[in-house]
Amino acid sequence: MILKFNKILLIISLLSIGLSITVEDLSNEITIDGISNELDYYDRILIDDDGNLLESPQDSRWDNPEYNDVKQIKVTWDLANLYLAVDACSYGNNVLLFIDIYDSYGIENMSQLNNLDDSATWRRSFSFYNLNPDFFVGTWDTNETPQFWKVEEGGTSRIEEIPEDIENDGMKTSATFDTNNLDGAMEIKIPFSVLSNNVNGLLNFNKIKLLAVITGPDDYNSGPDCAPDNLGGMAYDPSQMVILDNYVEITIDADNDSNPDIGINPRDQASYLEMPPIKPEALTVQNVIFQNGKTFSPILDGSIEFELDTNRASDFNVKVFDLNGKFIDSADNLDGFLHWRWDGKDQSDNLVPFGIYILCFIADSGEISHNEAIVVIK
Ligand SMILES: [Ca+2]
Ligand SMILES: [Ca+2]
Ligand SMILES: [Ca+2]
Ligand SMILES: [Ca+2]
Repeated sequence: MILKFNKILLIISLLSIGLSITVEDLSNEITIDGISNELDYYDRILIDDDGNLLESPQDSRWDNPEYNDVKQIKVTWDLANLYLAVDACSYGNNVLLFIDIYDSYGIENMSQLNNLDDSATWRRSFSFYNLNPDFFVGTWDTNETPQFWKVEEGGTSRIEEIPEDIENDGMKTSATFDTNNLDGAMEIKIPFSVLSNNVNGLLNFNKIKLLAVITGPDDYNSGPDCAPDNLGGMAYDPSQMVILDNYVEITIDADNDSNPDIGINPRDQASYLEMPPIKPEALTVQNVIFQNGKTFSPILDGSIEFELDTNRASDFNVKVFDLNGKFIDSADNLDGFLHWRWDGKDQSDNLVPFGIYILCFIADSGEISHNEAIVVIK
């Protein structure tokens, strides 16, 4: 009976190898050639267990949406390397894959990127919220060898290109985006030692966050599609800044032994900040609630409390200005929710003069701000 059970297990595991479960060495199974078909079962991340796509193949905001569209992210690994692919079509545009590993640093605003020699490079109009990528792979239509870039450790804007390392069978990229090729893909093999910033290859992280986009080719362009979908939607106009705020997170080392987990299905290791597909919804302020009215008297120890209602989750800061636009103070956030109090004092703790003041609610993501006037009385 036990023997039979083992036999079944063996058959299941052999089948699973065929279905690209992670194994110790995938170097004979995966070719970095810009054709991602060998990564096609458990490595397809943006799909659910019933086979429903979690990323549309034609949700691009531009005309003829399938021609500038990101379709799928594929992920797998062996003991030494992470293998990533992005399936897309790029009609004269760029495809990028962002990798976020370290919470303490990474890109906040892509339009501020600099090469280490201070030359401008890869400036695109994307800002990041909920993730700050530490690495990215980028290519453009017809380029066959995508570039792999690393953000300076601890920083947000200085990046350096990491060259291919064919000699040591290290980092390698390839892409087949060729204008109207609807089956184009970008593939990259990245040694874990590169991602862990060490030479021994031991992982100093458990999880990675991934996000792919298509962008216009010029500096300060944004783009019409990302995968997984962002919350506020992408831009029709490429000069418009887009906020990328969703990601798929893959757990590579669940048992925390500093080695990538072997014998698992990468898709089973995926989770999302918000599960796609997402119907984009621009962030809006629905209501500001003043429990005790919009008038208060700080001189009599009064303070003003207010709560914000929004259509979807986002953090906000509240700044107080006078009618000349002079910054007075930030309101105190109460209990971590969209609930604040201001005591009618400036940054130096002095009572402000009587009059009208403006509360400015600023979304952390930078998407919107909203003003409300209040009155300080005697
Ligand atoms: Ca391939
Ligand atoms: Ca898409
Ligand atoms: Ca980061
Ligand atoms: Ca999308």
